[in-house]
Amino acid sequence: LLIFTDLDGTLLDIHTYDWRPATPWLNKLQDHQIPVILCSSKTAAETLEIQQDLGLEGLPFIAENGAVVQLDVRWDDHPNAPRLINGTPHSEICSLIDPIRERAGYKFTTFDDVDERVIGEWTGLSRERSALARLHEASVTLIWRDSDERMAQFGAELVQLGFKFVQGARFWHILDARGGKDQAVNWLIDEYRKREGFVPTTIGLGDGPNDAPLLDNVDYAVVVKGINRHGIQLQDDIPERVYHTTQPGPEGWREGLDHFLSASRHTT
Ligand code: 2M8
Ligand code: MG
Ligand code: MG
Repeated sequence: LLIFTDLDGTLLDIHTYDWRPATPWLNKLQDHQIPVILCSSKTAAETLEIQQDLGLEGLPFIAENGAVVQLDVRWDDHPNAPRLINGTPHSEICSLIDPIRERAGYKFTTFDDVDERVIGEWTGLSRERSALARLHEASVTLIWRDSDERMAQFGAELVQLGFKFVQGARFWHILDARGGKDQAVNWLIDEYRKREGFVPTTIGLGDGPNDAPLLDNVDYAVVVKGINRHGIQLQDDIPERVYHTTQPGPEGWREGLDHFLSASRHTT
C-alpha cells in the first residue's frame, strides 16, 4: 500500500498548517511501514522540512505539482537521485513568461517578484518557511490579479509553449507539461514496482483542482472538503473508489483513511 497526499487544505489545515488530527493515522501507517508520500505545490526545500515535522523523512515525495520528484533515500544508486527534475528549469520558465507578461500586460505577481516578507503575509508562513517557498526548481508560482477572461488567454498561451497552468489553493503554478502530479505518481508507482517487485495498491488524498490528476491515478481517492469555489472534477466518481469527506483539512484526512482503512469497514 502507498498513500499519496496533498498538503495544504488536505493533510495540513489551510490556515494554521496544523496536522494533529492526522497523527494517529500517521503513527499507525509508520508502524506498518506504509509510505506516506507528500504530493503538493510546495518546493522540495519546504517539503523536506515538512517531512521532518511529520516524521516521514527519507520517503519519496512529489514537489512543485509533480515537476520535482524526490526519491527514497535508499534508492541512492538511482540515476536521478536524490531527485528528478521533470522538464524546464525554473529560470527558463521565468525568461519565457516575462516577455509575454510585458507584451500583453497581464497582471500577476510571482514569488520571484517579491521577498519572503511578502510571501509570509500572503501565506501566514514563517519568514524561514517563506524563504524556502521561493526555492523553485522547475515551476513558477503566482497570484493572479487580472480578469478570468485574461487568465484563460494567458493559460492558452502557456499551453502553446508546452506548459501547464494549474490552480492551487491561493496561487497558480506554471510547470512543464511533461511534469504533473499524474506523471509523478505513476513514475513513483513504477519505481516501487521495480524496486519492491510488486504493484502497490494506492490511496490518494487531495482538496483542490490541482489534485484531480493525482486522484485520477490512484486506486482509491479521498476528496477532502475544500474551500475552493471550483472544487474537483474526477473522471469516475463511483462511491467504491471515491470518498468525499464532510470535514476539511486534517480532520477530513483522518475521515478518509477511516473510510478506506479502518477495521470496522471490513467487518460490517
Ligand atoms: C503554495 O501552494 C498552495 C497549495 O495549494 C497554493 O497554491 O495555494 C506554494 O507556493 C507553496 O510553496 C506554499 O507553501 C503554499 C503556502 O500556502 O502556497
Ligand atoms: Mg490543497
Ligand atoms: Mg496542494
